[in-house]
Order: sequence, then structure tokens, then C-alpha cells
Amino acid sequence: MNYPVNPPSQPDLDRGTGSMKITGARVIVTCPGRNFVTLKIETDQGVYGIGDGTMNGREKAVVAYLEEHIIPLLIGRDPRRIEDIWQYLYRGAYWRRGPVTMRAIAAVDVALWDIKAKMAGMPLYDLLGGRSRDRVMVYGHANGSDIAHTVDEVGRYISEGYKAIRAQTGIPGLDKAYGISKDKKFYEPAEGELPLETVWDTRKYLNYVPQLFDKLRDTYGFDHHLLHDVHHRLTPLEAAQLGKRLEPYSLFWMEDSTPAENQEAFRLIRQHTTTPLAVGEIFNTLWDCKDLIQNQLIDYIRTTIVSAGGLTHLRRIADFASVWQVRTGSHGATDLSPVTMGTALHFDTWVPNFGIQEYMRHTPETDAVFPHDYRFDDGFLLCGETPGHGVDIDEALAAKYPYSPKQLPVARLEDGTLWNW
Ligand code: CS2
Ligand code: MG
Repeated sequence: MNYPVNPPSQPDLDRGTGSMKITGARVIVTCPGRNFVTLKIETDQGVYGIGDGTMNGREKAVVAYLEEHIIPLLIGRDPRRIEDIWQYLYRGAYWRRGPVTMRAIAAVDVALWDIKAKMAGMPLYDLLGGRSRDRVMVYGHANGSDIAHTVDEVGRYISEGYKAIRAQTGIPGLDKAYGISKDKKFYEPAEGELPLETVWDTRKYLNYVPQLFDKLRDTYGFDHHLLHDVHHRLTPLEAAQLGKRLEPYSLFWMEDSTPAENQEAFRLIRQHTTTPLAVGEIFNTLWDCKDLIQNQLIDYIRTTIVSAGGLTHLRRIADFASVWQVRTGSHGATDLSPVTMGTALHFDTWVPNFGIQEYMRHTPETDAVFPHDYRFDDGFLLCGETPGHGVDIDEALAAKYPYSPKQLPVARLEDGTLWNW
């Protein structure tokens, strides 16, 4: 494909050795049904880029980090020096890592990659090294109040063309379980201004979930990929037990089966089961998953663009993972904005050790605030050919949706012990 040297939609750009400067940057907070934090970086050549810094339930922490501590450092810098700016913001903070810092760095990083691709007149995947695949396999979220409803919902996703479906069910005897949406299509766990207190019981869960997958395989056979998110609820041995019991149903993955701060905990799970393991949506640097990957304790790494410091760092995690044949499986919940989804699709289109991409549809209101060129087709997402990551923000529309503070739920055991939501 011959890219126009100076694409008509872009002003004459000095892409050579001439200077280029960041002239402005601002954070746009909007809530079209849920909160999003977007950073817009402007340059002296009229090209701008946008990045996502959304952190569900803690958005204002990232806003403050960007507005108070990062934006003043960006003005006057050369936006083409993506790596240098990344290193400056990571090492220069002194207080490295963490979900707030890495989301703020991600917002800057993605905006700068957007600018560079626009300047080159290229879709972002081409700047990364070109296509490794024609389309990106995604998984949808089937969920229901019980096994029967969940089986019906999986059937609906199959009829929509999905090749991979995550299945989550309500648990008899528990008022709430992770991943069960009210309206079937749009799952948003951050509901109240204060955390919703939910009750959890592992025994009820372990007694019920294997029956779900038995029924799913009995109903639909083995042609579709089935996934399940345990959502940090089990101890390592309980996770090993569940993995073993799910083996006959040949899952694509069992996700977040136990809290992963102790990466070594996955060795116990690995010793007892061949059910593939996925983890990492709450990780924010390579250091959080280095041991899991190099000891082959997992099969898929879930870190994504917004949580792991942007494209610059996610590429490093993916390349490291490829040495041990660990594949990517990036997080893609509704609380990650279309800016992250759009950028992730360019990453997914390029990355050689791609596994799968999570795809929770955004609401029409969200899609209107963030016009984009990616599209769903028969179980796959396809990124567009627009120069950049292909996502924009309609600032006038965004302004119509003011921030609305929301908190994620917490979970307690039936005796009141605070547990992992
Ligand atoms: C979940 C998320 O998509 C997933 O795999 O773990 O829905 C997660 O609960 C939310 O992103 C939290 O905001
Ligand atoms: Mg998850």
C-alpha cells in the first residue's frame, strides 16, 4: 500500500530533522454511562493524539497525576521521542510502577503513538511492523442468573458468530456473582457511589461452575472456545481443584483463578491441572508477570494498553512472553475506553504471539463520544486503515456527560471476612 507522503488530511509536516513540539495537553473526563479519562496532546504542527487513562473507581487519581505531575513536563518536548518520554516519565517519577502511574504514562504513550502514526500517514499496526493477521479473534461475555440462562446466552453469542465466549453464571444461594450483567449486553460492575457489599462462598461456587461447563459442552459440543473468569476468588489449591474439574470441558482459559501478587502460587495450580491459565488484567509492568512467564506458569498474559504503561511497555511484555510461548489475551472490559480498544486492536493485529482479545461492547452513547473505525465481523474485530489508532473524541459531546463518581464492589465471606471481589 503506497501511503501518501503528506496525506491530504494532514498539514505539511516537518517529519525530517526539523523541530516539533508539544504545545498543549489536557485531560477530558466524560461519563457517557460510565467514566472515562482521556488525554489529548496537541503539537505545533497541528497534529494531535489521544490516549486513555481510565481506572475504574479511581479515575480522579489518574486525572490528578496527569494534570499536576505530568502535563507540565510535556510542554515543549518533541512528541516524536516516544521512548525517551516513556523512560523520562517512568524513571523520572522515582516512585516507579503502580496502577495510577502506569495508566498516566499509558495515556501519554498512546497519544504520542497516535501522533507519530498520523504524521507517517499510517495505521498504527503498520508503524509497529505490519500485519501478522487479517483479523483479531475476540471473546464475548455470556452470562445468566443460572446455568439454563447462561447456556441460552452462550447460544446467542454463537448465533452472532463468536468463536470464543466467556461464560459466567449466578450461583444458587449467592445474591451476587462476578460478571452477571443486568441487561445481558453491557456489563458495568462499578454501580454505586459507595462500594456494593457482596457475599461470596467458594463451596457454593465450586459445586456449581463445573456443572455449567458440562451443560455447555453437552449442548454445543467442542467447536467453540469457552473461557471463564474466576476473578481472584480462590486459594491456589482451590484453583487447582477447579482447573482439574474443568479439564474434561477443554476451556480456552481459566482466568484470575487466584490473586497473583504471589506469582509463585501459580506453580501449585500448574502442578495439578492442564486447564490453560490466564492472568494479568490488574498488572501494570513486566515485573508483575516476569516469574509467571519465564517459569511457564501461565499460558496467556492479560495486561493491556491502558494498565501497562501503553504500547511502548506492552510490546516489551509481549516480546518477553513470546520467548516462553505465552500468548497475549488483553483485557477489554467496558471500563477500558474505545481508545484502548482501538489501540489494542492495532497491537493485536501486529503482535506475533497473539492469543485472543476480550471484547465487551461499549454502549451507543460511549461509541458516539469516541468515534472509531474498528468493527466487529463474525466473531472477529478488524482495526481500520485510518492513520493513527483510528479513535477520536467528540469533545462537545463528551462535555455533556459530567463525571459521576462510582466505586467497584467489595466481597465478603458469609462470616464477614473481607475477600477478593
Ligand atoms: C473482568 C473485568 O473483563 C474481565 O475479565 O475482570 O470485568 C473487571 O472486573 C473490570 O474491568 C473491573 O473494572
Ligand atoms: Mg477478568
